[in-house]
Amino acid sequence: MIGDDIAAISTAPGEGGIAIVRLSGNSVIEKVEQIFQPYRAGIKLSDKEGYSLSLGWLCDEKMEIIDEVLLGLMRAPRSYTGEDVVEINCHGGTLPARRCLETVMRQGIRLAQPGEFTRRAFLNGRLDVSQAEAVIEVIRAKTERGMNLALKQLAGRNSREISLLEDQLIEVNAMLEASLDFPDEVGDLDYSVAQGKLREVKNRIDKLLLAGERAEIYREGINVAICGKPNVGKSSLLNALLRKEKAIVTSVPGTTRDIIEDYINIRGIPVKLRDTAGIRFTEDLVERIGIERSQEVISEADLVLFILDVGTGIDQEDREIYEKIEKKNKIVLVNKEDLEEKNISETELEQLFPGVKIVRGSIIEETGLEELEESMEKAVLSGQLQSDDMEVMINLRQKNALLTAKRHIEDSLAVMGKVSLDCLGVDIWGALEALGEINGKNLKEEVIERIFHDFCIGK
Ligand SMILES: Nc1nc2c(ncn2[C@@H]2O[C@H](COP(=O)(O)OP(=O)(O)OP(=O)(O)O)[C@@H](O)[C@H]2O)c(=O)[nH]1
Ligand SMILES: [Mg+2]
Repeated sequence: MIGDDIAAISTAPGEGGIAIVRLSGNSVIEKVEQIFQPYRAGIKLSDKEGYSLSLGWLCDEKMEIIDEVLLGLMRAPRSYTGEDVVEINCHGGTLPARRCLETVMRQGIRLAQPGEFTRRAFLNGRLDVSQAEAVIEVIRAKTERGMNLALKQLAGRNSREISLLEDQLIEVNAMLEASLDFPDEVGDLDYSVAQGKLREVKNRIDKLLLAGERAEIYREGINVAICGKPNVGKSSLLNALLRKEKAIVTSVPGTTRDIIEDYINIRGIPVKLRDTAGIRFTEDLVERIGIERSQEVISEADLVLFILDVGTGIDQEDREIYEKIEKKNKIVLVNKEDLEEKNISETELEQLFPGVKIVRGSIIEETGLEELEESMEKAVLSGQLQSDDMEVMINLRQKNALLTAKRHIEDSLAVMGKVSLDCLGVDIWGALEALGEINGKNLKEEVIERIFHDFCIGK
């Protein structure tokens, strides 16, 4: 139901400078007026224009003071929801915000559902669905890079990309219909032109999908496992990348028994970094369990950093561990290059790890770490687009719609010239319909429900 009055605390719980209770609906201004005493008497809230502020007291029905507040007024349709909106800035803290919310609710304003403000913005045409989805991405972004991508989506970048594709398809469809309706004037459909256009759309969709995969890495982040035999410097690497002493480092092999993990940002990519117990054969029960867990961590990892110790050289233990990670996306780090005695040669590395990225360095002297970070970025983005290419964020829903559109286009390309124009039209319409879903033109109610389900209350 649109238009009834809703309210929610829009700021995060906890103490802060201010908290905001947001209200939206047909008569929120009149309702707040009943319980608001402005400092400048005589100026009625309902007479004020949009985008204005009023300072005063929020009171209860008996005119007892609830809190000192600053009211922000936005009038329909020029507000976030497209309706009249009042934002009550009260003192930050759980209690003031709750008291303000309870007071306005007693005026017949109900509590908003999660995402209801944004849902109204969508239903009132202030945002399309892909922009509404971008709102969540902005809130949840873990790195600057991820947030910038989400902001582009919010600014309508995806929507514009999709419109371009739709225009192309509509053009092909128009050519097709003209040939159908006016065969004498227009003549046969020029198949090579139509094919060219459809191929262009398909390529563009492929690019979007690829760019989406890349953005996914910035949004969701990656799991990185550090592994290697005992004492090679795994925990030292974790600490160096985190720039804090998170894991215990000693010269005793088998120091790390459990998985130690933390989050870092490597070149804009959110990384969950996990240090593992050095893998070896052992009688020690605790260490054995640790080693079993290490294997689980390795299987979950998107990227494995395999560390070797230049002092000990590559031995049977290293080879056995490497067998376990051979199929993974990996980087080999030859550590302890500061040592006088070096027992790993280039030829040995090339023989054992053909085609694998190898970084040499010393964690203690902090050499090679920059190259390692750069290699990590490359390893997870390899085969993807360069950074100056298309940048879009694509969620699962949008990805599925793009895949459906692509399938229809491939079908139409496959049968072009072999079936009647009517049949061709069906696939082109199918593609158009799928693309339309991305911006929310033809979305079913339950899909809309699901999109807003993920939002927090007050957004
Ligand atoms: N010379 C030198 N020693 C290092 C370097 N990196 C780590 N070490 C030393 O190697 C020893 C083992 O380091 P850790 O980081 O605990 O090694 P680990 O791989 O986590 O060992 P486990 O937890 O036992 O599997 C410590 O004494 C570190 O100071 C390096 O670059 N050069
Ligand atoms: Mg360790």
